Amino acid sequence: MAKTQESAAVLKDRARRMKWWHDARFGMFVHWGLYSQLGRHEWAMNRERIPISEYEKLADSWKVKPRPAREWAALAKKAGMKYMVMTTKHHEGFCLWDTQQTAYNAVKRGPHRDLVAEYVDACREFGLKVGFYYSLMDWHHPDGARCAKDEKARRRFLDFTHGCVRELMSNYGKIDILWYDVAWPFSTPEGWESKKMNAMARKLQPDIIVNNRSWLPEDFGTPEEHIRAEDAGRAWEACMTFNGSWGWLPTPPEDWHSVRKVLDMLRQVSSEQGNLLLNIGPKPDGSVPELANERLSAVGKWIAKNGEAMYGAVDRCGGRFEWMNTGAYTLKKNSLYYWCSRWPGKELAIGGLKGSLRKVTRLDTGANVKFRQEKFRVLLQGLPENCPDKVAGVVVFKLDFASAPRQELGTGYVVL
Ligand code: JFZ
Repeated sequence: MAKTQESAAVLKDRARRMKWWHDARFGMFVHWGLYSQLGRHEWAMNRERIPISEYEKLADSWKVKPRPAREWAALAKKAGMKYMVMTTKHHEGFCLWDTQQTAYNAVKRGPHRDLVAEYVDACREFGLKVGFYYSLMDWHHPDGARCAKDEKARRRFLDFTHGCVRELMSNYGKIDILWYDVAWPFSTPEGWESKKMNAMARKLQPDIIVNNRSWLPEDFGTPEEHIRAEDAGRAWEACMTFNGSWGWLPTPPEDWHSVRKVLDMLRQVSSEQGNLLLNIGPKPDGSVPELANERLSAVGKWIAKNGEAMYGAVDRCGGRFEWMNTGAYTLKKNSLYYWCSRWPGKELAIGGLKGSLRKVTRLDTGANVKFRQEKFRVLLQGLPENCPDKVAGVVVFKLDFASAPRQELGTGYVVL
């Protein structure tokens, strides 16, 4: 993505709009649509080359339980997530809201309900910020592909696309995130008239945060299925599936991220000032998959005690603090958080920490931990023989230093 020179005013406005998002750290992605009925990944239409006329029948067979979005929002809240992003329209082209742009929508067909309105209400009920995912690519719209080669088709398709975005930004009150996806078939912002489209979105929603998938960098980057920080100064959010598919796909338990894995993802993003947008693909009727429910509930239980190590103003420390044999770090100013995920027994040795250590506490209990600081080593002492964290086997020690700590690991033997 091309770097743009941005004025101080733009940067200041972005910092204002994004404060809550940086503090939030953790959000829920929801992929739900006609494809959920198939249970074979949200790309089934394309991968199986299902003819449009056949696929369209899914619009009438879609049966949805009452208010499933309340279940997602309740779980998100319980899991320690602070925002949600839901697919208002995925590549299949079916609109989940009451749109005037096409009759292929959830009010005119199958559910006969505005599923976006229900989702927005649920977010608000549970105090979560509201994000809309919108796929620019559209496999159903007659101009969705030919717009690349036919100027009249492009005009029609852009009127449709901008019209959809306008409705989403106008009809549901305050929206916090606009999350575009797959900007095919155009390969430039000019093709989509993205500048104009995003200016319109910002005019209607002055506080909105926009992702980088309309061929413009906008507010944040979106590494997908991997956790890698963007350049310093650029906000970023890793989006991750729970079990390898965004849309509902029943898979064995071992394919789902473990509680420990999710906590490690949270630590990783926190150590680089990023966010984690973790996906659930609800079942056809909107129910939360059992394994997502189970694991996210445990994640929330853990975060309730240890959240201080991830929420709020963290510092980037990835490059400065290397991996350890028993855990890894997050950092906030003079406080280093050691996420111990391989319990060593009664004594925990952490090598290479420089700076005067003042105090060590355990986040789960708040108890002080006895310690000894040597030249190149900190020893935490008097610990239980077995890992005391029964939720996930991860204990966070908060190490308060007199000034910002550093790490000096050295390459060979430490000669004292
Ligand atoms: C897209 C979608 O195709 C997918 O179904 C899902 O919605 C996901 C969140 O986004 O997939 C992508 C988009 C971008 C990249 C990879 C997959 N990418 O930039 O590498």
